[in-house]
Amino acid sequence: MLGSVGPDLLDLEEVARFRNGAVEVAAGADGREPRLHWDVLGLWQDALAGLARAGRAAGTDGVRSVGVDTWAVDYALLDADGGLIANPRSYRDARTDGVAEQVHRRLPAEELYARNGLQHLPFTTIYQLVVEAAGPLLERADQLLLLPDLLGFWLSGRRVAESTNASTTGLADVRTGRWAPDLVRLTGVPPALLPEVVDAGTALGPLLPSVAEPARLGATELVAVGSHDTASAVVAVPAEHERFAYVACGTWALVGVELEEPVLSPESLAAGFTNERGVDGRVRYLHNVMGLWVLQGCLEEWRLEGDVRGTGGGTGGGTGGGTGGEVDLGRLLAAAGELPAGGPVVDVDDAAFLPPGPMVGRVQRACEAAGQPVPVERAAVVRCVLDSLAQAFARVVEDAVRLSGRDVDVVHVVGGGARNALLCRLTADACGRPVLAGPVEATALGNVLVQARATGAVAGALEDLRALVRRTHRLERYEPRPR
Ligand code: LRH
Repeated sequence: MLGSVGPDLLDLEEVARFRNGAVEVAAGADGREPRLHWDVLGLWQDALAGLARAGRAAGTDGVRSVGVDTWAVDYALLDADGGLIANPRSYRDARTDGVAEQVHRRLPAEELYARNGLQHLPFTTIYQLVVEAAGPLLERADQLLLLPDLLGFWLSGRRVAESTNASTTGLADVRTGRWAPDLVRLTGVPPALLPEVVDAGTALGPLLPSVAEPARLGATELVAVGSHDTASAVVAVPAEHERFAYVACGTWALVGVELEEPVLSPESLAAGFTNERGVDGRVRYLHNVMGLWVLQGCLEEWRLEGDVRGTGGGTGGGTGGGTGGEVDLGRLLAAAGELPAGGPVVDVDDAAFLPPGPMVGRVQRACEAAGQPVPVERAAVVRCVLDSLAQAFARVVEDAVRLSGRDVDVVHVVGGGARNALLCRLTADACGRPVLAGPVEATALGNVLVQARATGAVAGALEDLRALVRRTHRLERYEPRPR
């Protein structure tokens, strides 16, 4: 994404887009322990090609700065020469099954929550590292970098840990945002493996000539942004006042409010709320809802069956960027929208939905187990997933209000989900509050806004950055309908 930013300008040009998905390969002596890896070299190669296109699109203006964000929690290990030891594992890998429970036997969940402020997610880095420490790679490891920081290292030669993403690892102190060495030690990984933590907005120096020159970027520097994608998305929530909730909805849906201080009460732990660090030290008080992943899984299954064409993996409700033609996710969503309210809903938070693979059967089994009608037609499955998501969003918003004491007048839906009109309508109805949908590219906008502020193209607090998003982007409003 090539951004152009000034006091009255906030524009994104999509110069490249590429696929990303975890890759399963056989492992174990008999090949029966499949592993899920990220193809991080493939991503790097695609990112470099994207940078070259950005350089061409920017022309003689050049590209002032670059910022990297990705999903949270995953990491790579580097050896003493700074070389990548292995393809990073995906957090959806089954290796962390049951590990959190083991850790909590040594450090009770309540005590851990008081230190790192995180909800219980089985794949948080702290649990992944317990498994890593028992494996063969750690003894060769000299450094651990989170994924955006790994790409940042390859871009600039600088090794740091950006604090919004560090806050998702479970290894950082919720109050300071810095590493908590005792929590790192608990995993069996030496704290010395972790690089210095820096905050979003830190200029990290010029790109390596080997990167900048072929891409013809000009004098470009790397800026640490909210490198956790959700942190960047929350920067660009076009809120007008503090009484807002957000649903940052892509593969995951991150639902919550923004606070100045963490909430660490036992009720908050029980409700599964996390206190992740936001840009400018704000607290992203939120809960992970499974998100469009479940719908993506259904669509992929139908695509493999050969009948849904052209979805391009998009679940936002557009026709997608795929192979041309007759998707028709649009038609499927229209049919789902025609179905009456009050159909089956499932608990989308159930761990059964976490791994990749066929999803329709999982949705149907969850309905059956809950004693609900089982959706058979595709439109009914889609409607069930979207109703389930909307109801989960509403439950989380209510919990966030109750647990944080923050009133909420409006729910902002940002990310790909903002394009899905049916989901937004159902969310407004379920929340009993208006939904303001957009921007779709909130994460990229939050990323470039933080760069622009660091390089002096704009100034101000998050509220000023959000006002700029409001001035430059059209939002869709959905009023809740009476029940
Ligand atoms: C969304 C996200 C989310 C994390 C998950 C691993 O992309 O970063 O905030 O919990 O991925």
